[in-house]
Amino acid sequence: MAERTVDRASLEMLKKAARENIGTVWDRFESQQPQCGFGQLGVCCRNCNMGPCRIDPFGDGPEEGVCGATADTIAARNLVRMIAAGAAAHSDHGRDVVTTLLATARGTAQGYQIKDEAKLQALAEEFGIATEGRSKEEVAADLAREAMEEFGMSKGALQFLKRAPAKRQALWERLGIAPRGIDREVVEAMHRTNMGVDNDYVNLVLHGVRTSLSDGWGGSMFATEFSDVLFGTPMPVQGTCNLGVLKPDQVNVIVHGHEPTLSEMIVLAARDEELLKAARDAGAGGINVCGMCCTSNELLMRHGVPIAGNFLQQELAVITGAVEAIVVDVQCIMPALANVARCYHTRLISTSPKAKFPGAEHVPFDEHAALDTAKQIIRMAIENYPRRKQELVQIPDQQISFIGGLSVEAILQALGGSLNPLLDAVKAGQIKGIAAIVGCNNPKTTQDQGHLTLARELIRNDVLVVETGCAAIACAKGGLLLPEAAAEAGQGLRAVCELLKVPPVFHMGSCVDISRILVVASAIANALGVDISDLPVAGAAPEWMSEKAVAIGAYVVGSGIFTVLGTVPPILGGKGLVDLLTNGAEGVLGAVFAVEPDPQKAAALILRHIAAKRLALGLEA
Ligand code: SF4
Ligand code: MSK
Repeated sequence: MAERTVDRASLEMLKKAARENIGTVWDRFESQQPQCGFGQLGVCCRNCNMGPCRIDPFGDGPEEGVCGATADTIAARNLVRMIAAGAAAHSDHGRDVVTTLLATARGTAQGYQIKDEAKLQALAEEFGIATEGRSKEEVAADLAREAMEEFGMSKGALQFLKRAPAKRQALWERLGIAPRGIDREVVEAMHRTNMGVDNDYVNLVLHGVRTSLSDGWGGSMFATEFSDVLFGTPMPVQGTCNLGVLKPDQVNVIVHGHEPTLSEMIVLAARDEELLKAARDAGAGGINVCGMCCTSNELLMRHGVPIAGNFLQQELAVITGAVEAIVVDVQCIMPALANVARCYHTRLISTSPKAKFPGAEHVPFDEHAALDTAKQIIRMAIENYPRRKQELVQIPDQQISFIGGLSVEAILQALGGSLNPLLDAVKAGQIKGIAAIVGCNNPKTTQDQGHLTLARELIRNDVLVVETGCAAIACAKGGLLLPEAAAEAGQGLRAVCELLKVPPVFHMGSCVDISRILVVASAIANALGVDISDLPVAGAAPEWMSEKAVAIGAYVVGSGIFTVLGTVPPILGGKGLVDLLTNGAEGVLGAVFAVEPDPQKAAALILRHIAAKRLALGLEA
């Protein structure tokens, strides 16, 4: 069994949990051992009621399901369903932001306003919407309606695909995998994986890629761009991170999940004079809103709100005994939180009609009364402050500053308005390439170790690292998101970072903000007149766990970027499928997956890939 974590705050809370006899995700992971081998290999199927069926990986038992499905068919169908679920999650998040923009434009969304008019104008132009002489609300309403069309199938192909290099667009067309509508591809994925429909694993994977592209270049991109319009495009901001951001003498509210629509209002409500007075009347020194997982990334990027931790720290935050309320919306929220919260005074408050939790209090959130709802939630937290059991409070003395907010616009600004300085550094070999490290934590692997080891190894070898999600939080905790971390970088990268006063690892936002990375990759490819697959770039998800990460991996590879996974995906039972994804896809998509749990070896794979791409571009390896 791997060590649980390299994070000192988490270790301290795990000891407290053990003393107080509270089980956490790591204990439940141990109690699941050994995990089902058929499930791990991806060769169990319960897609119809002639099953469940399983294929014997050793060849001693059945080689096909009751219907005749082979290991490759079953593993591919399971994989495509994971992609569809992940794409659906990101895209439904995107849809919620689109509807909030529409309601804001119509004046029916309480508390919201259009913050980035320049981005609104730019998007309107991209979508062919007239702006001359029109109010920002009129333009935003038209833009939101156009975006809604993209979720269906009425337009033929997604607008944002046009942001990709021409060669990549042509490849998607040729392969028949240019997504037509976001929802359409998800629905078709569920249809194809139904019993007796698509049984050809190659054909299944192609549609899986199309579905994932509808996330990366569709749902996620809408979530990012429209959040920027509503809440502001992130610019460099200093944040603080880890459980030490919780305050012993304040009302601590943790917002956890993904969508910025609610959490933005919580931040606003926490600044309300009346509520601040109520907090003081309750004996607290103030109201301290902190984030967890991707909600924290959204709030950090735009407001510098402190980050309490990444995925595996959600229970540990409650175990500090100092959290009055943990407010959740959707995605990556462990149902176990309700049980842990019961051991303290913490109120678990669910807010989305899509995500209810037995044992939680439900305060329904809707954009039309957003600020009132947020104030109600803050009031609930304040009321709870006097119930805090001081004898159970232990906040780890661990917090660290870091720089976040590196949107594409912020990067361009740091570079003086054009990508040229970055391109010149890449051409000169000061920066050998760019690697995106993204994704979750997973108790299968030591928390944060994969992210930190891989990032350190890459920057040491002059690879600029860009990050989102829980990977970015891991590296923030590890001190890699500070300009001073350039001291750990190779000579070339270090010189560039020192010149621009930026860290060697860029925090680019939440999981949906991987779309920002696609935009940067496209801009670089366009500037060089090549496809994304020709660039010295790579992706990695060292500790991934979510189906969303499967969708991300598929659209990153589908966009032409070699990607290394650190935890093993449940596909190994389908030998043809594995060969397709790790080998055959190169000739089709110009990129493949690799699976490498050891982050040192993963770094070696990425460095080898970057060197090969540099050589092919005529650059010195
Ligand atoms: Fe078994 Fe085929 Fe039904 Fe799957 S679809 S459960 S393999 S009979
Ligand atoms: S929150 S998807 S655990 S990165 Fe986006 Fe973290 Fe993974 Fe959730």
